[in-house]
Amino acid sequence: MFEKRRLITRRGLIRTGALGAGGLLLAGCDRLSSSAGFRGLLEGAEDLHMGSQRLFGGNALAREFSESDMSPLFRANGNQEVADSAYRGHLTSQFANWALVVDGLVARPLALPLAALQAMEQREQITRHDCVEGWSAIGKWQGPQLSRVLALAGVSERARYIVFHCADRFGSTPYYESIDMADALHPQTILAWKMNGQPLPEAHGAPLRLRVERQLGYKHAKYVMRVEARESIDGLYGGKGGYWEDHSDYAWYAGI
Ligand SMILES: Nc1nc2c(c(=O)[nH]1)N[C@H]1C(S)=C(S)[C@@H](COP(=O)(O)O)O[C@H]1N2
Ligand SMILES: [Mo]
Repeated sequence: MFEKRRLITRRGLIRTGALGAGGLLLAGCDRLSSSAGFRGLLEGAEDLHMGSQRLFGGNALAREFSESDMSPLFRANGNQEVADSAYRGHLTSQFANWALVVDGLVARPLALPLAALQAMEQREQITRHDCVEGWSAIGKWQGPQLSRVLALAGVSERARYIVFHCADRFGSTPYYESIDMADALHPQTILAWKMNGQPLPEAHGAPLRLRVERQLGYKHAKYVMRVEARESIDGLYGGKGGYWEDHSDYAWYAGI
């Protein structure tokens, strides 16, 4: 029932109790979590942790914070500009004629203008973003829940993955990400168009980016142009479900 997936996270490391020294954890948890030795050591425990989380706490919420916890500076990471000329045109016109495509295994493929996404019921959440490169920041995000967008399109029961196609590239390779239906339908999974009370700036993923709060930073796709429901991710780009998964061996399941 549960696929065997690697789970390598700071909280995973803490919960498995494999690290005794708190100082060690604080000093270099992200470096540790990417070391092959630790991965090998923790593999069994990680799978157990993954299974038990989805069995007993599948809908558990990520921690939410208050305004006073918000980071004064939220760093931008990965691509911070998009070269694509159609994107540049939309940026200039503040995405007035832009629409999000929702397609794949849906009864009603959609092209949702930004104004339509803004007119839907909104969720606002203050959460902590954890990047595997070793930084975190707390920010406020707002947008419709992905579950509502998928319901509007009539997502099929055959859909097992939701794929996010982005406007940016590394070299000639487009950025993309994918999540399973448990995360797609989770209440804190939103398509955010607002960050810290302002429309998303280009650096943070304008006009729309995914917030999937129980996952590490690289899953939070910026510059989302198209949401596609699929039965499988086989044959999609490198086949591992995301740009970093394909190119840097990052785990597809980056849950915390
Ligand atoms: N389209 C796209 N999404 C992306 C990236 C990217 O380069 N392109 N980088 C990822 C990584 S590694 C992180 S940590 C976050 C950074 O989000 P931020 O720039 O808003 O801090 O976006 C993620 N989503
Ligand atoms: Mo990241």
